[in-house]
Amino acid sequence: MIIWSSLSKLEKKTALSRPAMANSQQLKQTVGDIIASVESKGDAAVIDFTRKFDYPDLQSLVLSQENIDTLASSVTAEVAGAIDIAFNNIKAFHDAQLPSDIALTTTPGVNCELRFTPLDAVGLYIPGGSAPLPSTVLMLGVPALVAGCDNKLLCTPPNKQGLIAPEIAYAARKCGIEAIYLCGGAQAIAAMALGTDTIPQVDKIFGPGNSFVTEAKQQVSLRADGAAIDMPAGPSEVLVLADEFADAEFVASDLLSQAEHGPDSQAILVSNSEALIESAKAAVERQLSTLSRADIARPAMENARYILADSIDDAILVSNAYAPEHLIVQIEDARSLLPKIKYAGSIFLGPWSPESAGDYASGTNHVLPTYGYAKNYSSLGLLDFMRRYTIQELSADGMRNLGPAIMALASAEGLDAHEQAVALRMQKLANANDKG
Ligand code: HSO
Ligand code: ZN
Repeated sequence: MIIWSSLSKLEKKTALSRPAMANSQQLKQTVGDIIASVESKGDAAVIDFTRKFDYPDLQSLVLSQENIDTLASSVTAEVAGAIDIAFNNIKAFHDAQLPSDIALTTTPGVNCELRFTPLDAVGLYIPGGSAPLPSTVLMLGVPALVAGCDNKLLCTPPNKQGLIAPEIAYAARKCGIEAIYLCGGAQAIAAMALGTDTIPQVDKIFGPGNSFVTEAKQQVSLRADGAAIDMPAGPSEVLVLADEFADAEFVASDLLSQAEHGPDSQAILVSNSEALIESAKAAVERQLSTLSRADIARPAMENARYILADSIDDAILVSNAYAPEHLIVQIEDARSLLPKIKYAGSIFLGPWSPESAGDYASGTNHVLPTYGYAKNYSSLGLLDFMRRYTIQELSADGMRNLGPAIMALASAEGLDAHEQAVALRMQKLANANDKG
């Protein structure tokens, strides 16, 4: 247990430090080589890498519509029903985020408009790995559907059978995803960003992934001919704020649900109650022994931090300094603390709001800023699948009214052609006036 008030400034910083991100020269080089090879050899390179890393017998990168349908219909009624419930809630919450266009007269005769339009082509990446995540298909696919993106494609590595998890097929079909490609890793990101004969080039790439995927997203986003990306990513994390009234078993279960994502997951408990910290620790040990993914959760929990703060206010300061991806507040009257909470990707209030609710089915998006990016990035939402642009229209009166100010500013900047573009028009209006 860390006693916050006993730490120096530097020790506090260390206590909240995140593990170094794997961005070694070696990783950059390997990913750069993969991207270069997809760029020069296209499909052949993507197929080669997929055969090497995922499925040696791969015949085609395209998962046929027939295969998608067969897989989707093999999902049990129970899981299909659950995906339907999650889909409806996520859709409702993202429908509600549809922005309104704006039209405003700023000066008489000067009309400004702001309009929103869906991105055309979006690439959704779903990792393979130890737990295929149909919930992530919904978190990416539903806002793409609601925004009205015309081309939604999904890349995910093939499993041992050369196919994908039935739940992923079912969720993708619900979101109206037009095409599924059997590839993963940096090669999938390169294919979506640059396009191949089979995989169309997209405008923006979304979704989580391992260090290769993250590095590839970063590299393609820096290229003018590449693709935009959703947000920078690091290992998933949770910070739980709890007081002496919190249920220690609930607290432990929330820490562990983060820990089971990966050995590099971050779990932090901050409390003003030593008794709560001790009982949460004991509950973690008890629950760990029952988890099927204990081998993954245990190393993550070995890096977990239990921090004792002098007060709830101090505990919130710790959380603000860390800026967690998920913040769970198991404190009496949790809502009343909201004004003090500055940074978190998503906030879960009270004992009945576990992270799992937001991970799966409440309606909020589970793609959230990690690694302290909650300070300057937002949780994924509908607007990430849209673009905004402006329109303006000045009438002759608008030009008369605003022209002098524009000319004065252009002159102050020494940009004669700018000034001229207005002066010529003002002159024409003055001539017309003289004649009329
Ligand atoms: N907690 C993860 C999302 C997830 N959890 C998917 C379960 N399935 C990152 O926010
Ligand atoms: Zn989760």
